[in-house]
Amino acid sequence: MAKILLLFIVGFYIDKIDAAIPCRSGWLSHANSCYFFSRDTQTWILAKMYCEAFRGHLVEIETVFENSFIQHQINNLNKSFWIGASDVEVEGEWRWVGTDTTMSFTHWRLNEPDSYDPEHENCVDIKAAPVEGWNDENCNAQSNYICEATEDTEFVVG
Ligand SMILES: [Ca+2]
Ligand SMILES: [Ca+2]
Ligand SMILES: [Ca+2]
Repeated sequence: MAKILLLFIVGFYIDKIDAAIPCRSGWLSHANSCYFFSRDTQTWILAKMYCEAFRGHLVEIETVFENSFIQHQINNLNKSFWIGASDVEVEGEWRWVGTDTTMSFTHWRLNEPDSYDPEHENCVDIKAAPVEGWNDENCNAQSNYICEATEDTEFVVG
């Protein structure tokens, strides 16, 4: 009996250590962030403002692991989603706008970014499978969007 109880207690604590951070209702937890996949569509700049109003930012994808998680969700939802990248400052120089950093990891679709739209494509959305991956898009287009909140922003009081 004592052995079983001990196993239970150890199991409980291991579970706590492995668990990702807790997230608000409607947000998904993965590694050290919480993610919100919108049901509404917005222009990129409005999506950015909504994420900030939700105490987060448009998602910034730093690793292959984070990208796999995001792409998997998008493929299930089968829609395009804005992410927090733009080359509006210098054409062809893609940056994460929330942290103003250059991209260390990218997952562009084949032949993207192509700046296809004559009005320029300075914002990035992610397309669902079968031709999944990142695409530069006209910032005024309507798309779903993904917000990310980290532990710092997630637990701000007030
Ligand atoms: Ca991130
Ligand atoms: Ca561009
Ligand atoms: Ca494009």
